[in-house]
Amino acid sequence: MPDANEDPPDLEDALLRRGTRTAAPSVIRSGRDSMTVELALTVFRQMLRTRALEERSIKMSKSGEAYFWIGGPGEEAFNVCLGLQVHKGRGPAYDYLHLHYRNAGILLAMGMPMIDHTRQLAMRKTDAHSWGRNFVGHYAIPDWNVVPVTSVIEVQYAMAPGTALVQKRHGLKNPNENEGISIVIGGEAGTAEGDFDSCMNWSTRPGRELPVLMLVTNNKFGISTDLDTVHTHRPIVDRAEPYGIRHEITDGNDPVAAWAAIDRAMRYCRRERKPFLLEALVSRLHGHSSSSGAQRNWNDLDPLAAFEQKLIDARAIDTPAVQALKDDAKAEADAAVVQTMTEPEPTREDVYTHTYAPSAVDSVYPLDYTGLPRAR
Ligand SMILES: Cc1ncc(C[n+]2csc(CCOP(=O)(O)OP(=O)(O)O)c2C)c(N)n1
Ligand SMILES: [Mg+2]
Repeated sequence: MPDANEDPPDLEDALLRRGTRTAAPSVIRSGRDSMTVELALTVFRQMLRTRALEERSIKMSKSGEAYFWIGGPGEEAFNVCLGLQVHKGRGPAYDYLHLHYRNAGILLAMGMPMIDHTRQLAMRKTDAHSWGRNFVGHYAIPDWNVVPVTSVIEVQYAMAPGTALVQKRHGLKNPNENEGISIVIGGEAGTAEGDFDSCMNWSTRPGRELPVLMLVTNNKFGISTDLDTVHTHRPIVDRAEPYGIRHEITDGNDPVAAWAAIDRAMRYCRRERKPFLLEALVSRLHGHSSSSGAQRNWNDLDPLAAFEQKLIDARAIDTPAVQALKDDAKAEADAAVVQTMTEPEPTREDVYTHTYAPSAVDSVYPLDYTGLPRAR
């Protein structure tokens, strides 16, 4: 299985073939934005891997290998472009990630192996995020500042100012480590929750502004509720106006536009140490979750198919190379599932681990229930 950050042989072949053509482009353009062909092919490959994992995940939920699926088919372009631009690491010098349940593309692009996703989906004891006890996509990675994902929507927006406050203080004391930002993401329906406003309020206290990159992926639905029946037609980003927060809307289905918008927003947060609200218009290609059947929605634009066509039209890649990348991604997802299904499920006794840390004052749960080698 190739390392997520290494170009596989097929991609190298594609680039070589491109190099033999005189008319091959060096950049892929979209409006005023552009990206190098090398970057475009990296983004494309990560989008393919994400889609392959999501499609295999849906199959797992339908075949009985897993019980519930939720994820991000239709958000690959935006999520991959975000994941590739994160400053990855542990502690306040690096970016914190406050994610929701559609963000496999972010973490795959950051280098998470597919099996870390499928183990949680199949609720295996080997699941590093939650030891087989949380929903799929509910990641938690301390080494990458990935704060545990919660099913309760929007609470991540109330938490992001907390890590941003730590980052701002850390940067003031350590000027060489003053670029870490807190990235928070969720859907447009959830912005009706008070936590969304709390995030804007806490991030804009005069003189105490916080480096929070607020992202909203607008797929125009909250489960089965149409956006137009709940919010007015004004864009979500208009909410940033009264708080004086800089904001932008981008086409989240277009990797070239999305990459550039994320880059602009990140630069602003990193340098100004202030918040930014970026709204990405995205597709929802398989309904809300497996609870509604996860049927394919053929009316929304497929960002992966659109980018594939754009790259082929630009002669950045050819059809056989695309097929090779697809086969590679599918094989990687299949291998992850095969390995996952051989691994043990949690036992009855495991219910009592990873719950309470030892406490000198708690008479009900005084012992160490963390399951960790040594709690303190
Ligand atoms: C506080 C809370 N209320 C309701 C729910 C049930 N719920 C789960 S997802 C969802 C819709 C969220 O829609 P949106 O914010 O647009 O995100 P999307 O799923 O479309 O990406 C709702 C209402 C919940 N999980 N938490
Ligand atoms: Mg939505």
